[in-house]
Amino acid sequence: MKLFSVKGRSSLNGKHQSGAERIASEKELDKVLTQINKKITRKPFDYLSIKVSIIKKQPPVIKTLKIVEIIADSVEEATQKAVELLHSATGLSEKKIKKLIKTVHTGASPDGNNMRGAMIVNQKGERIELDPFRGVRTTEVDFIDRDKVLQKLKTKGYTERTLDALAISSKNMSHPDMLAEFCISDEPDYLTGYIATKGCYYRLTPLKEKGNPKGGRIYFVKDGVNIENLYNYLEKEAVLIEYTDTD
Ligand code: PML
Ligand code: MG
Ligand code: MG
Repeated sequence: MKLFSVKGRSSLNGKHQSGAERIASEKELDKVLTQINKKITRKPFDYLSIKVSIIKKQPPVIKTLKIVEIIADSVEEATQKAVELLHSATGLSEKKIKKLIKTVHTGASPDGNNMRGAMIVNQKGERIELDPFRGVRTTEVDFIDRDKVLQKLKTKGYTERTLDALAISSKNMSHPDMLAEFCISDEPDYLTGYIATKGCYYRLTPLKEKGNPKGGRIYFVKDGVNIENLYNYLEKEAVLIEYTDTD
């Protein structure tokens, strides 16, 4: 089956406004182009691009992480839960994890802004992304039957952001050197974040204070990781996710 990678983005005065990325079969292509166009034209823009490229190698199909929902009374309580999950998945001390999380809350790029991609942290707690402004961006991933999966997640009270985040984290966790992931949105009013570990997507609310425009991701990796191989897998190799209802 012919598959295409479809990537759209819009900007205003050189500033990124919105983006959307999908993997589509030939049959779905028109529909997906319309969906992407709709999504990236919601905010004002003066530049818009949609790029379609064929995927040369048939992508592997991997299973989705299982969603575990955790509602906490406060950001402190949710963060403590996140720290414990990350500590047991990575072996890093709680102190180091807290410091890294704080970096995301205050802007992880060296200029104090959000990074465009994710931080990469090894088991010593060192940041090892090749470019600390850009980080690494997980892309080339989508659900099989995405529209159906979205409907299903919505009936459970989840959102399209959950869907995209679940796809990204499922791909991330399928890499043998990835141990865990931390994510909070850069959307000021989207307070649900998550921790991904091998097998599980812990959806934590509230993981940030309302109104904070800072957000981003931390990828926790094994010490011996081959960084070029990791970038290549996350940014270049297409992967399809199969959703199975687990609850
Ligand atoms: C969720 O709803 O499960 C969390 C989604 C995090 C979205 C991060 C983002 O804004 O990209
Ligand atoms: Mg986005
Ligand atoms: Mg965003």
